[in-house]
Amino acid sequence: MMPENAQPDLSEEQAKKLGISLEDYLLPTHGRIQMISESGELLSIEEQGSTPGHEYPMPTREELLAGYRQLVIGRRVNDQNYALVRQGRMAVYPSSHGQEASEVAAALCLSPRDWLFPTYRDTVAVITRGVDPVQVMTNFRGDWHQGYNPHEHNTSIQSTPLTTQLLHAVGMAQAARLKGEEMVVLGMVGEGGTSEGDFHEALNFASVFKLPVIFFVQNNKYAISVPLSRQTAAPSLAHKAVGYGMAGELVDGNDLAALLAVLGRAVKLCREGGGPYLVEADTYRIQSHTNADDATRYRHSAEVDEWTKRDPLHRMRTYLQNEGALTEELEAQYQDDAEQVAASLREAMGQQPDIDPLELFDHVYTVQTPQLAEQRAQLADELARESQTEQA
Ligand SMILES: Cc1ncc(C[n+]2csc(CCOP(=O)(O)OP(=O)(O)O)c2C)c(N)n1
Ligand SMILES: [Mg+2]
Repeated sequence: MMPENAQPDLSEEQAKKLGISLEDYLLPTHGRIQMISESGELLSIEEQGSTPGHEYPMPTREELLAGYRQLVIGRRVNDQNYALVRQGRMAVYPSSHGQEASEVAAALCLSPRDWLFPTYRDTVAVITRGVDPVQVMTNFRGDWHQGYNPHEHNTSIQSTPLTTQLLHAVGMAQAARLKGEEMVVLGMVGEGGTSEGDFHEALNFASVFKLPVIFFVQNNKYAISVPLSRQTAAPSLAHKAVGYGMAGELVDGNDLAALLAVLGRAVKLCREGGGPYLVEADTYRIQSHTNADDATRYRHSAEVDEWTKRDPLHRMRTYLQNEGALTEELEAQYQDDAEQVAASLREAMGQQPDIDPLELFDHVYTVQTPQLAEQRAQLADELARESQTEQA
């Protein structure tokens, strides 16, 4: 007899339907899924890396155009924020320059009722979900306020403690099932984050309980200065899925078309009860980890140059132009939209927020501890003396 809350194993059914073994269904395709070449040409089916059970339809022109617009905005946001940090107007910004296709696809594959669990690097994904960029950046200015309300956009806060967000994502999916709510949850993580214990716990729990969670690993090759070769000995991070009884796929993380196709299918399978799912995006962090890091200390510029040639924006732009889908007017309009977002960021981050430091103590405990009360009094005293000195 099946235990009361056991879910049927749809992976076995899928494999049988396709006439392939369960292992072939769960393991990533040979190589990786890529649809548009680095120079912007549509690849033939054979070149796309598709094998039985790993075949993906090309996204529509409208989907690609909408995605490309977000790429243009995402790149502008990355570069504007990078500049604002250098001008001292923001405390820190982990840029996803070069990873924008993965960022945009992670948000566009979901519907509004689904939930996204991003990391500190995933600002562009959060903005693509519809969150106001100014609200997002409030967090990085160093105010204690988070900036946006996660419940308004079904988008969690950007997690800085590595991989904790995957446990939250799994918890959200389990809670939704218990409450009878239908949703798919997508949790983002870096390749470095896959070495955390939380990664194992999240994947194992999600797979045992067959939860509709997509684990989206952006393999950008570095965890600050630690290269991929020091992070894992696995053939790919997508291979990790099979050990949990979960399907995994490896996709070109700079190819928006392939990302939308692979993530789109993962979402569909999760909705039908065939989750969870692991997707690894093969991409690269073009800039430093943050402004506090000097990437020239641990990698060669030739490597960066190689990856710059695989830029996700140029590739999609060339493809859409050759298809006749992206006209000069549309391109100008998207650039204009991006400039407006950048201007709003400059304007908002240029203002000094009026923050009461004592508010810090108001939201820690319902009943303040004696230690906190003492610290609060100490700070109040310091602030009072400071304002007396200013007046004198
Ligand atoms: C639990 C925990 N340990 C260590 C850190 C410090 N830390 C911040 S980012 C980072 C590297 C993470 O690399 P990766 O997961 O590949 O993500 P990426 O920054 O490349 O997007 C580390 C070690 C942290 N934030 N949280
Ligand atoms: Mg990384």
